Amino acid sequence: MRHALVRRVPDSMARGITRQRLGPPDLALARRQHEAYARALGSLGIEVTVLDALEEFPDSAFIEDVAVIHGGVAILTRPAAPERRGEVEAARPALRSRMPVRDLGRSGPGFLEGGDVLFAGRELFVGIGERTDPAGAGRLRQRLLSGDPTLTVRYVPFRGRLHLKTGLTALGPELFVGDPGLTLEGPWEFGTVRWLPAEEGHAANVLVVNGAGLFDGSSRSARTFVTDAGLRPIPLDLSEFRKMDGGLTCLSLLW
Ligand code: CIR
Repeated sequence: MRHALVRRVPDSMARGITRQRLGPPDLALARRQHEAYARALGSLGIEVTVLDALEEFPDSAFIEDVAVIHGGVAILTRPAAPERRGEVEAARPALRSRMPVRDLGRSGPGFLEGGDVLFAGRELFVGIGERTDPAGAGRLRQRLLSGDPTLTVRYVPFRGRLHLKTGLTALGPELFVGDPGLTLEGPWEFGTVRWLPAEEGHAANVLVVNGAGLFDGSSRSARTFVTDAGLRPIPLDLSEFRKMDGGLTCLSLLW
């Protein structure tokens, strides 16, 4: 990956959606953590563009949810959370000035958020849960396959976590790291899942980029799994984003 878009943390962050009961985020600390995240991406040779904060959208730092980038094209999503829909249009100009942009569809059925979209080699797993439904996944599949017919798209019903990638990410084409708090509703036949201890489950949201694996917290198991996968482990502290049900991958769009 060579480029990243991140969006500054708004003062309104604490008014965002969360099911966690970890207390309100410390805004100053969240901003320091966000800056450390952007610096970590920069240290991996990525040119990071920091977009202005959007005060009217408390969850807008979780920019991953508003677009899916593949093959040099951005597909703008349709968040299930109504209060997040405006973030999509807000991201359009920044994306359009960098690449072709398509819409998942502005009307009709279906919703999808980027946190449910997991690429692993030539496979694409789309989580079907609270924030992405089969109609939204179907629209994404159709748009992606028209640009890249070699992709295999699989739907993965799950429960227990907000997005699929909150609790399952790929360390390689057939190697995954999982949070036992995520329950897959069907058999998993697509490779090995290395499950973290429950208390370190938040570290399953690994951002694999340019030979490194960035994860949240000090999980020893995550460090081991990332290292075993041949990646350089980069632990970061994103405690304040965890309070808002977000993680590492949510904070950037990469291409
Ligand atoms: C939300 O509930 O929508 C935000 N508070 C958190 C979104 C996290 N995004 C992600 O996991 N991709």
